[in-house]
Amino acid sequence: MLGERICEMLKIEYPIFQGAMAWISPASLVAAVSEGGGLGIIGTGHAPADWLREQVREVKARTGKPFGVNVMLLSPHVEDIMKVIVEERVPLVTTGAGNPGKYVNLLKSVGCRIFPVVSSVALARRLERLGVDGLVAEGMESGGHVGDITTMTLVPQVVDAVKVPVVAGGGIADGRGLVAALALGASGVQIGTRFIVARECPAHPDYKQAIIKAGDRDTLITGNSTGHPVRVLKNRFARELQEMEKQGASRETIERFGEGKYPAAAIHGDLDNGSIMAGQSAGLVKEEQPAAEIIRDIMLDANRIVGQMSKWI
Ligand code: TUI
Repeated sequence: MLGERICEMLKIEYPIFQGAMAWISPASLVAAVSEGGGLGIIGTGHAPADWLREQVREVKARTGKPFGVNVMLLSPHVEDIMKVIVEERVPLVTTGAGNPGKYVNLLKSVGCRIFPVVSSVALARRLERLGVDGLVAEGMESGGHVGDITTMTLVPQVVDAVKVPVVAGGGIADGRGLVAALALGASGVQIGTRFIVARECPAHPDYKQAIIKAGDRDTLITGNSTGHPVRVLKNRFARELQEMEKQGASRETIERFGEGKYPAAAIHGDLDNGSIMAGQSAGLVKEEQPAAEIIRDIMLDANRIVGQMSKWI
């Protein structure tokens, strides 16, 4: 069975993690993904711990299936967020934008599985030594905060470097991507951008339309000069930010310019002045669908492709 290792470990039906997205992956989306047989993951971003506690309780009320929480390690609330995760006995944690090494023992002590997101082999090796349960190897095709290696090259190198299961993220949106990731040695996939257009995702309707309309060359990376590169859809905000970087604006100026710009686009639908985070797979996303239907389509496609492949040899 496709992705058996990760499905057995996590007691999920399909090897699909929903990529956590700040502001737009609350309980509604997470419960729908988990009910659909994947693994829904609450995106915390910079949200306070009280908000997370409410979301966790809402997910538990809506589904008895496993789910996760993503901790964005640049958040000022990380310590309090970890406390809620421990108190609420969240089944699985992913982390982003940093090294979660100092939290590994705490999470393991309460039986919480930990799958840090990594964008390099070095961090993958270091975290395996600390005892993580698995890793998400995320290539630079992803939306939001990105590393600098492609999924195609990162995933097999991480797979070769560690024994724990590896979930591939970045540029994956359909059954073809899932099969490709498994061929690279991954045990499953993380999909973010396609779930922006899930019916249960509270992203602004104009944000969803922008994803659907996007083509292959419609994203760019902002923030290279600040050390926090972020992939977004091209728009006025992204071009202005790039121009400021070209002119050598200070890190503080750039960070101030970017403040609040993600919810402006994602929640309020300001597609000119907001930061429209999206992965390169936006070009593969065609329509709004219920989350369970997205998962079903991906699995049907993947199984069909695997069936065809076995006939080649
Ligand atoms: O974290 C993400 N994606 C994100 S976080 C985010 S919120 C944000 N907004 C503005 C600026 C920065 C963040 C939006 N999208 N993906 C996981 C990910 N983690 N990609 C790359 C990394 C990463 C980078 C460096 C993980 C570890 C790391 O380690 C550095 C170290 O300390 O060794």
